[in-house]
Amino acid sequence: MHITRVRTVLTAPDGIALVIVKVETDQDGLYGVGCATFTQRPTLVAKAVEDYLDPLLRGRDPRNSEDLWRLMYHNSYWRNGPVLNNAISGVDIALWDIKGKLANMPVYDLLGGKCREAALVYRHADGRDPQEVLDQVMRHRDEGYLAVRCQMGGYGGRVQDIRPPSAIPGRAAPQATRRAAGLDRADSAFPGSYYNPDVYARSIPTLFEHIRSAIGFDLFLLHDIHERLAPIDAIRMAKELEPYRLFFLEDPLAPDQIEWFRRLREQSATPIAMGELHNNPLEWRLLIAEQLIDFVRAHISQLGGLTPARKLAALAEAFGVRTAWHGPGDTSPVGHAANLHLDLACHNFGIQEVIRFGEPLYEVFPGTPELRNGYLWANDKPGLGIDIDEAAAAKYPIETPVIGWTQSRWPDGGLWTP
Ligand code: GCO
Ligand code: MG
Repeated sequence: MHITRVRTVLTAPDGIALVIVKVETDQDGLYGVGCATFTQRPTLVAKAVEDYLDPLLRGRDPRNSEDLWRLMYHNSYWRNGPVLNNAISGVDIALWDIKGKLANMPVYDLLGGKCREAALVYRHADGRDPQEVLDQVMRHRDEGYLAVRCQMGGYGGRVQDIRPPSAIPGRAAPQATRRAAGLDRADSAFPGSYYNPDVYARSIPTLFEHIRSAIGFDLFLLHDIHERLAPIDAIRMAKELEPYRLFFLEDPLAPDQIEWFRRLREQSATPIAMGELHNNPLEWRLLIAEQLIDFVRAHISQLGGLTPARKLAALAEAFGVRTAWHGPGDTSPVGHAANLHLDLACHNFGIQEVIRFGEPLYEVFPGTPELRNGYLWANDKPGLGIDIDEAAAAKYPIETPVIGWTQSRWPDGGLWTP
């Protein structure tokens, strides 16, 4: 048995560029699909797959996924980064799909079998002020969801797009204060997505006070700092949020500020989640071994696919850390299926981030997992149980505009991590 071709399909059914890898074999009708999505750089991932992984893998046995993973990872000599990792992830997930189809078993069975029927999920709420966020929280609760992530004005609070010369950000921001408006008023020669970390940091405890006093504590609530604060301000926020009993506080610090997690841990009992930006064991080893985080939430289509993800989950289990794999809109339904199979099979699963799958996604990806009663359900078919309809995918071409939201700036124009 051997691989005959490895190729990509780029599609944007929901307006978000997704990268799907298809690994084809010489066996009649046998192929696998994987998610290699890196929505900010999709064409580079496709190039890496088609120019380098396809010729590397043709003729090899698709069943040897462990060996092929090492082969792909070390073949470029330089390693550990996005693009190449995304490409490897797509192939690796597709190889697990093939393995499941060959065994006539769902991937979760190959990973150890079900530890649970379905995966607890959280949905997203956002709004311009606390009441708007609360309205969305209650809508999700009424739909049966058990956990909701609450943001107010997106990551870092209300963001203003600034294009000189009309550079007066902040005033339209409902949660802005006079102090913020004053700080923001400098004309800026730097276009970007402006936000005010001070206003943001003060607005979030107010938001959770509003929500908890309206609905009480019988709903899991989460928040994503998305690295938008200086480390000490993130620590201060974690402390201030303690009374609101978050399920977790996400990405309080940038991945290159690992040592700050020790200080954060000493000072706050708010549960911490981290990892969507991780590429490599060096980035999570210390966080897990020192028990500095409670949830590891790597992006499976970024860290190299299911092969490294199941090892990461096992490492986390040994240290009492739970999983919360990254599941935003820029994870394809194939990637969501991969998340779900691991969720079902890992004892130390915590929670799964998910999006509402719109009709076009179900059209392009038959077998997309189903959301029901606050849980995500797998369909129990062999492999990942999901496919791509390439004719439907072709109806939704991708675009590659310059990305604006990652040009995040503080009020004086200085760039900050997005
Ligand atoms: C999340 C994430 C995402 C990322 C996005 C980047 O927790 O859902 O932070 O929304 O920002 O995946 O492209
Ligand atoms: Mg996040």
